[in-house]
Amino acid sequence: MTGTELIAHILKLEGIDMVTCFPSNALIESVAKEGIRPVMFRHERGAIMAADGFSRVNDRKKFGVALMQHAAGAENSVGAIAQAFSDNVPILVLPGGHPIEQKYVRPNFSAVDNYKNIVKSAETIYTTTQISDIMRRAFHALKNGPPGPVVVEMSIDICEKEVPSSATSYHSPVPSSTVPSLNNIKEAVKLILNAKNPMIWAGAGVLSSGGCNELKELAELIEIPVFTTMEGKSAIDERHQLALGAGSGATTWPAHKWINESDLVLAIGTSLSKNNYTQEMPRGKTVIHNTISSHDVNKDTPSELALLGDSKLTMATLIDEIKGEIGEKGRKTNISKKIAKEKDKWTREWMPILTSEEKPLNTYRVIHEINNTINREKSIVTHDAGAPRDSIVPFFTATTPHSYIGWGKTTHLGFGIPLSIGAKLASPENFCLNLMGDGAFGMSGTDVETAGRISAPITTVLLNNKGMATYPGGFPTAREHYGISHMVGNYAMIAEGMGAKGITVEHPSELQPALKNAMQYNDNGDSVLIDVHSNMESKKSRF
Ligand SMILES: Cc1ncc(C[n+]2csc(CCOP(=O)(O)OP(=O)(O)O)c2C)c(N)n1
Ligand SMILES: [Mg+2]
Repeated sequence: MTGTELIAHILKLEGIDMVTCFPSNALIESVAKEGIRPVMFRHERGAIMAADGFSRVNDRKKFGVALMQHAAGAENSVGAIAQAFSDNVPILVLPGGHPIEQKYVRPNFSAVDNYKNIVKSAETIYTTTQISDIMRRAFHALKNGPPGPVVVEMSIDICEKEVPSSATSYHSPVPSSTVPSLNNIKEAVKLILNAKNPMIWAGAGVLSSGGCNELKELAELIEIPVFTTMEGKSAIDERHQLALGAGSGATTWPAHKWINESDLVLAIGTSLSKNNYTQEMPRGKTVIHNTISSHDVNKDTPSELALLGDSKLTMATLIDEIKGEIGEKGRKTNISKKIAKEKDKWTREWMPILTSEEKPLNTYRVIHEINNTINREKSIVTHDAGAPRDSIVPFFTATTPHSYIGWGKTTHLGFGIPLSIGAKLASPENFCLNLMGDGAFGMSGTDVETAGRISAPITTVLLNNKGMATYPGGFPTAREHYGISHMVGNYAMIAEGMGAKGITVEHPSELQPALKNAMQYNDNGDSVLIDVHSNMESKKSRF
């Protein structure tokens, strides 16, 4: 057995039944021989981003794996790995590596050296006898501790060699979870029950630990409002009377109000990172911080108390402890009525724009129609970078876990299409929709062809505003004199040219039938692009 064949065999033992790829990498042929399906994208970034989407939906039960060649393939992968790193997504990336003798000869690209700041772990294969150990460490890192991208650089000369039979056995690592100490749990419960106006701040760790039921139970037990981060969106049904909504830089009014007025924040499964795509936590609050990563505690946001460990298990332990303190029935705070009042005020302010009859279509009307037309319990919706993200995160109503995939921190334009394809591969029974801009299309538009070819049909709703609404009034001189940020395209026609169904929407009344047709087309195996002639909306739900 060669090194490449051993890796394929280990992937099979680990339950991998599909990999995403862009040629050439000898492993593509070897996995195919093992009965693992290789799925080819139009570029390495797309392959990795789809692996990322696949992992997000699978909550660490299955992992996206992406293969690409050494040199150009490994070089072209950087953006996608950086995106997975920023959102802590566990994916396995297997680029080729230059022959060992050439590895450090200029200008050869070393994946391990170049990726070192955007991975959870990265190793190069130097000998055939270490392959099994390296793969065990890689799967251990995927399954345990803080999640993130894991890289194994497959030096091509070593991997084509025969592995001695004494080095072919493989030990599959098992996942293990940790919980905070009982002392810390008791201290947290004391602080929570004594707070005057507490709230929960829930992140992606709630989803990936499978803790959505515990989140609901905990919130209801002490009647406490729940805000979700962009990545945590869908951890709670946003129709729930305790749900405040989700936030990137933009958020809902109730979320903003509680983030500012609460005296205690119970942060669960979140890094509490501070950047343009997160809500800022005002200083002076009592923060209890649950995360699986000690690196995130006191990183951007100081906390009173850390609850280090798995979010689902932490919430289950908090629930038990609270019941012990105040009884099985919990307590009533009357907060739901206050939330409903604030939600109503905010919705009334936004309703005219959400139902606008403008032509070209208003961005918010597009979101409103998506929200009201699709079957949200049977869909996975995501956004792209820029204005589509800021507009949809506060206004789309996520219902079941992963009915929405929020992503960000670093914000790779074009992520929406391959992410959506990865979600469809993970969850073929769901309608997968991504909302993107015409600028974003340039980064990954050719993967509309991939979606149809590999039988993972998705629907892309493209806001065709001939420019970048994200930067209203930005760079006026460059814009006026050199046309910067202006672009044109008939995207429905491009989609048709790639074997997908292209639909053009010019009037608000056409959008609902277009979405219904898209669902039908997707059911029949066709990918869809809805080219919506849309406006340059600059209004944001920011405070
Ligand atoms: C790879 C990458 N390059 C640059 C950016 C910065 N960026 C964010 S939004 C945006 C404009 C996007 O335009 P479009 O997709 O048309 O969306 P619109 O703003 O018009 O809604 C740019 C350039 C980015 N997020 N990702
Ligand atoms: Mg645009």
